Amino acid sequence: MVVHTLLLALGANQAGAWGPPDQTLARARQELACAGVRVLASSCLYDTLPLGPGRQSPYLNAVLLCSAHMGPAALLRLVKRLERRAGRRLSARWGPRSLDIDILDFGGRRLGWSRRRLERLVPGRLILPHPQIDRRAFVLIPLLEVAPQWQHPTLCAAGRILLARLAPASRRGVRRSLAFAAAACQKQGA
Ligand code: A4P
Ligand code: MG
Repeated sequence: MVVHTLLLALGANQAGAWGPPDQTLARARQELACAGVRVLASSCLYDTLPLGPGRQSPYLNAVLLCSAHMGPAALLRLVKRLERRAGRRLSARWGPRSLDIDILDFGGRRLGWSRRRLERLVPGRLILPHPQIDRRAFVLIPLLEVAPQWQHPTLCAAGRILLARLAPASRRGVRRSLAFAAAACQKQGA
C-alpha cells in the first residue's frame, strides 16, 4: 500500500471536551496516531496572535509531519471527526475554536487549488495544498521546524522564502509557548 507524507496544522484557542488548548493538541496527536497517522516529527507549540473577527484569545499552534496509508478524502473525514470529538462547534469564519486541523500538504498533491483561493472553503470539499499557508506565519514557522526544505507545491517557492515575504509584524506574533518550554525543562530535569 502507498505511504503518503503529509503536513498537518493544529490550532486551538478555546477549551473543549479534551481540556485547554495544550491538552487538546496533545490528545489530537495521540488520536491521529491511534487512527493510523504516524507522527514523524512535531513542532514546538507556539502562542500566536489571533487572526479573525472580534476579540479572541491567543491561539496555540503546531505542525506535524506525518505519514499515512489513507487517501486525502479519508484523512479529511478523520480530522473533521476529531475536531467534533474535541468539542468544536460551528462558529463564524475564523472564529474561536477548541480544535482546528488543517491538511497543509498531502504528498505535494494539487486538488481544487486556484488563484481564487481566498474564497471561503466549502465544507467537505478538500483543497490541496491548504490555500492559506503562504499568508500565515503561525503556519509557516512551525512547518519549517519539521520540514525545513519544504517547497510550496503550487506556488513553487521554498517555505522559507514565503515566510520572509510576510510582514515582520505577523512573524513577531508567533512565539514559542512558555508552557511548552516549561514542560521541556521539566523533562530535562527529570
Ligand atoms: N477544507 C478544504 N480544504 C481543506 C484542507 N486542506 N484542510 C474544507 C482542512 N479542511 C479543508 O474548514 C472548512 C472546510 O474546509 C472543511 O469542512 C473542509 O471540508 P474549517 O476549518 O471547518 O473552517 P474555518 O476554520 O472556519 O475556515 P478556514 O478557512 O479553514 O479557516 P482556517 O484556515 O482553518 O483558519 N489565528 C491564529 N493565530 N492561529 C490559527 O490557527 N486559525 C484560524 C482558522 C483563524 N485564525 C487563526 C487560526
Ligand atoms: Mg480549518
